[in-house]
Amino acid sequence: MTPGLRYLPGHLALPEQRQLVEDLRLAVAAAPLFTPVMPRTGRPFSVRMTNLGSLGWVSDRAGYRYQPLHPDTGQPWPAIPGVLLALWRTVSGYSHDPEACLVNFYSGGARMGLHRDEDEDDFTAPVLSVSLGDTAIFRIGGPERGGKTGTLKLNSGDVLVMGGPSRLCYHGIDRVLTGTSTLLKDGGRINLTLRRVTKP
Ligand code: MD3
Ligand code: FE
Repeated sequence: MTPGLRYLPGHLALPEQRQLVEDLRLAVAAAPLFTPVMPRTGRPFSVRMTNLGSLGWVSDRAGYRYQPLHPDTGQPWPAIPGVLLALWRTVSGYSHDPEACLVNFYSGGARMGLHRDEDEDDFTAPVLSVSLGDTAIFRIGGPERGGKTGTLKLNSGDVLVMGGPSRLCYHGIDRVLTGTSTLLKDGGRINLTLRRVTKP
């Protein structure tokens, strides 16, 4: 019960999920997954990442930021696939297209600690998340660290829309349940988050 959070279980049908995986294989060939590290400490994330769109989110010793180029190849990020733009236009309720699609890849023991997404200039747009592959245990709390939290299982094809007050809630991934999906040949989980970064 988080105001502004919409959970659309199984919103993406299997053919669309398969199309997305094919699009992502091409995108990752051009914009390889990288291992972000924490600002200052340089401690690596257990999740690997890449981005699609005009801006991509990166984290390195210098900090968190959005930038137009891949940190390793120096090339622009690949385009956001049509399936995702169509999804945004259908469910976001926001009249401008997203600028960033962060791609998070979780293998076996990967997780994501509780955090808020606050590196964007526009918090009026929702963040839209698509889960592909193995099921994850998603945790969501309130706007303050240390508040009450709850969990939700995210299965392949599930869509979450974080709008309104939920946009600035703490959230993370406790763990991924290995072997719960056959969508990805080598297992694991992909999460795609569509974001508006700048004010239109
Ligand atoms: C609630 N990703 O990329 S998706 C992230 O599954 C991120 O990889 C997780 O947190 C993942 O920043 C969770 C669901 C999600 C995404 C963004 C949110 C929930 C959110 C932004 C605000 C509130
Ligand atoms: Fe997040």
